[in-house]
Amino acid sequence: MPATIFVLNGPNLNLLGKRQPEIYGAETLEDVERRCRAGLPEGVDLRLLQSNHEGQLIDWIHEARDAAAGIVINPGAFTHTSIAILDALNAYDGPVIEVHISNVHKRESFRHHSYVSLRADGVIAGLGIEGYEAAVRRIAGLVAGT
Ligand code: CA2
Repeated sequence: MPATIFVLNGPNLNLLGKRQPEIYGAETLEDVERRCRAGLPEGVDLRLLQSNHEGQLIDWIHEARDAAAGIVINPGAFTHTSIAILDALNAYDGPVIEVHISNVHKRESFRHHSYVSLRADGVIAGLGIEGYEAAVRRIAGLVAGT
């Protein structure tokens, strides 16, 4: 059975590539998945998921406890509000990398604080969707032992 990395995406990220390209770029979540898959070593797979609902994201994090070798998460605006997502991630034992497409620190001050960063082993912001590739590569390396 391959080791699976969960790539979780929060609210509004289904609109990636469809609106606000000046902030989030022109590529879609399908492009994110294709790019991330391209660099996967043998024996490592990924599941890219998106939801606009906090509870669904929490359910997937719970599922990851038994099913995922690592989590890459862009929690969207829940980054800045959700203690519940932080609590769920704190109940997960594997590596967690938080990704933001934009540089949240260059934006409004309410985006400067992240609850998720209190748990994340790594945080990437401002690299566009390349941030997902870097995060998946990092976790795949940890999993594959390379
Ligand atoms: O930079 C990021 O990745 C964010 O997590 C994106 C969130 C924002 O609330 C965070 O502060 C930073 C917003 C996601 C909205 O995604 C859209 C994508 C395309 C068009 C409209 C929204």
